[in-house]
Amino acid sequence: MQDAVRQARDEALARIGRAEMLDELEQARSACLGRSGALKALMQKLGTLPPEERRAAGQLLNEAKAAIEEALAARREAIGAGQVRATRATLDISVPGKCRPIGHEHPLRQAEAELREVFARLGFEAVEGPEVELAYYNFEALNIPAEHPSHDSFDTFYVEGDVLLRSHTSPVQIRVMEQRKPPIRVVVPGRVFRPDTPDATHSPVFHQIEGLVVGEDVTFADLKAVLAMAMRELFGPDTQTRFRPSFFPFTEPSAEVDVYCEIGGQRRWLELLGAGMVHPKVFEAVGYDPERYTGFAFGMGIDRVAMLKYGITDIRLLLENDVRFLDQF
Ligand code: FA5
Repeated sequence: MQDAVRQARDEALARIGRAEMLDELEQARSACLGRSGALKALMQKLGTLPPEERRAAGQLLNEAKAAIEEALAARREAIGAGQVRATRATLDISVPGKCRPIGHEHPLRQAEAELREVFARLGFEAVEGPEVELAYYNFEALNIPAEHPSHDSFDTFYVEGDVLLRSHTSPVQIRVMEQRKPPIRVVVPGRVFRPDTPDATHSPVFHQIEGLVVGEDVTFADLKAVLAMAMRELFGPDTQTRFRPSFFPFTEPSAEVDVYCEIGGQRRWLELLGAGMVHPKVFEAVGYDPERYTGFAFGMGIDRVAMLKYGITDIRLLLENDVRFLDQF
């Protein structure tokens, strides 16, 4: 009898020591102290023992019960206080899996990546410049004097004094030329800002990719060839482009370039970029000799490229961050 009590006690203590969760502890408790538990059965047997054995066995039983209850209380506290780390996996392979939505690049990023790639194939290196810019780079160095009417088309949001949010990527032309000597062949993708009223093709925050080529004997024919080729790479071999005479203070001559495309079920020309031959005044601002060097530059709306490529009819959709819309690209 006494051996049976010791065995039941040791088994119960071992099981309590292994319990990692409260329900396991409860199972250990009921297996020895419960109505049909091991200790309960031994207690019932106590009455059948001869009196001389009963006393010693009874005392041992009481001690065993007390030891088990003490161990239970201590373990319950340890589990409750998070001191017991669960090691056994509680894996139920019949539970349906969690569906984790997998994201992808925003269509604007996709368009930018494709533009970088197309121009990389044409030999252009991609560089970047600051979004918060000095008025000197956004205007003066680009031959846009404060009092000149052309200043208005590049007006922007001011941070303070002559610090502003750049209204085009052209200031990076100046930053690149200040740091390097020709030949130069770079593209500059980036975000730009303008106090434009939002509509289907205008947004106050949009993206441009600037191009700049400087060297000896760079001509307008090079500009036309590069842009026509880039447009065909982007939109397909039958893509039509149109150069319209235009004005930018930092290029002479200047052109606006449109692409013929379908927007909202209607075929029409959409203005995609401004371009031209780098103005001699711009070369003077960066200390290049305008007699020796010529170059061309262009600035293209990346949002407009994304609209054309993906058949998006309203530029605002690109910036609303509605996953149901973005999911489609
Ligand atoms: C410029 O920003 C000149 N810096 C481009 C340039 C660079 C000319 C180098 C010559 C040499 P413009 O303001 O036209 O030009 O803008 C260029 C392109 O940006 C437009 O053709 C259009 O595609 C896009 N764009 C202009 N305003 C917005 C707007 N509010 N929302 C979306 N796209 C716009």
